[in-house]
Amino acid sequence: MTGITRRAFLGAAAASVLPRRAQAAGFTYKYANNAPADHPLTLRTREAAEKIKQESHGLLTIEVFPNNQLGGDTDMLSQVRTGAIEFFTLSGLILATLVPVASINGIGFAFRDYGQVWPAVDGELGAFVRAAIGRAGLFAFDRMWDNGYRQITSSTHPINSPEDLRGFKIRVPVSPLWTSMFKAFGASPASINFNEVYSALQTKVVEGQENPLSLIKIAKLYEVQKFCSLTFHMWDGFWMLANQGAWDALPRDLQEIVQRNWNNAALQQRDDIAKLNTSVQGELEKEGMVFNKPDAQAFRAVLKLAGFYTEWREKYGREAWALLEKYAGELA
Ligand code: X2X
Repeated sequence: MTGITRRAFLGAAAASVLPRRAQAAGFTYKYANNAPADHPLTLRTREAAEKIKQESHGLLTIEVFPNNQLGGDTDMLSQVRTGAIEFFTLSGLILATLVPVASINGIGFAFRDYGQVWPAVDGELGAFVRAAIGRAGLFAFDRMWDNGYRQITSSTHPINSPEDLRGFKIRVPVSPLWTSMFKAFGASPASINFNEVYSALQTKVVEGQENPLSLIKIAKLYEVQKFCSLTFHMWDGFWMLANQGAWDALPRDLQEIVQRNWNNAALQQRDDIAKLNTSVQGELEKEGMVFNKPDAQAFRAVLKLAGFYTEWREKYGREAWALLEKYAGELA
């Protein structure tokens, strides 16, 4: 843009809504995540940050810190609450340590496929969770980003049936829902943030872990895992969160630019993961991973018998559960 236009823009902005500290230099905010630098989550947030900078004529710079550079998820959640980080993407299941209902999309074997996932999280279920996030003092953007359907990997044996999970030492992210679900199978879940997963597997502190295929590939977990069991046991996605004070400090026009770009980028990132899903199993097989496809119904039956669904229905409350079932069908 020309100097005159830029001056006019800055002048108008300064005269109206921008706080004094932003008038000269604009805003510099941090975005952080737990994903490798070449994961679609990082690539698309980087691209969006660049667009936000351009469209705001340099008034808002978002620095991108991928790969747990600013800490593990639990730590980054604290940082986005205090404002040390302004933007942060976090799995709804981990966010549930602060906003209990945010793990609801991860209920075991709930969503049959993406044809149920996106209408739910873009629709009333997502709106319900977003409102709860807002009440906890964080701002959540409309569109969730895809992590994916989670699959179980192991260095010791494939998981073919629920019995194979008995006593299985499995890393799970830090979240009550994950622990509860794997305990219901009789496994021994260990809560570990993603930044420590590779070494926990390498040193055999745990035998296995569960993650979407795209992450198993991009984070190179195949180097320390042999078997991959396609359990599709839950769908997991990331909320783009903002520190509420930092969000409120942005003038309306900047908020609009950020919202539009984060939300559009989320939709593109969903497509990226969908494309990866068509090729990644073959690539992992080339790396030596051995795949099997267990019968999901057998796992779901164990959870049902263990009272897992009724327990979580009571925890979330009937209203939230009804919204989940509206999209996923009857569960409990
Ligand atoms: O920690 C994990 O396993 C990860 C990367 O999938 C999440 O963000 C929940």
